[in-house]
Amino acid sequence: MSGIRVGILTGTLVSDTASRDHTADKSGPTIKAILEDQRLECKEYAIVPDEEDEVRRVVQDWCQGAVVDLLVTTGGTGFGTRDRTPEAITPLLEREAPGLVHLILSSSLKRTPFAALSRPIAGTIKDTLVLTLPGSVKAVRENLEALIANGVLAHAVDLIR
Ligand code: MTE
Ligand code: CU1
Repeated sequence: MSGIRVGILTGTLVSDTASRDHTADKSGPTIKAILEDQRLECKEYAIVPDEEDEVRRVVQDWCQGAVVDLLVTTGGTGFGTRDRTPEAITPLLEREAPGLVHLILSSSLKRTPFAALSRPIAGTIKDTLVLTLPGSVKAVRENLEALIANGVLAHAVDLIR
């Protein structure tokens, strides 16, 4: 998967602490480590407070400017009142990718029934593939493992860029 440029965005509840103290974000660095292991290049990394507008602004910046090929968010997909990452991004999606959402949820449900509490979205904005992962390090690991297995993620990005 070399040459794929990635943007990692940590949002909402995780970032309430993490946007003040960057060392508090464990999931962003976990995504970075796993993807770099697959030889993707982590080009952008941001932590934003739990505001829909802020999430949307970063996503817009990275996608409109063709800054990254793959944009992965972590956190804010649950049922907490401030979990609004999917709501922030959905209006920006040009093409939805329900198959990737299905893969994320079905593989996660094999690990834990609590996967049902995540509301992931996926799709494309311009030439960028956008995925929303849950906030925990465990969930991030499990989800990326499922997406990377059999080259699904690599093939998806190859098709759109
Ligand atoms: N998915 C996987 N694969 N593994 C997990 O441990 N945790 C779930 C779910 N998805 C989990 C998972 C839990 S407990 C929650 S509350 C939701 O993700 C939402 O997480 P978020 O609000 O941090 O995005
Ligand atoms: Cu939970």
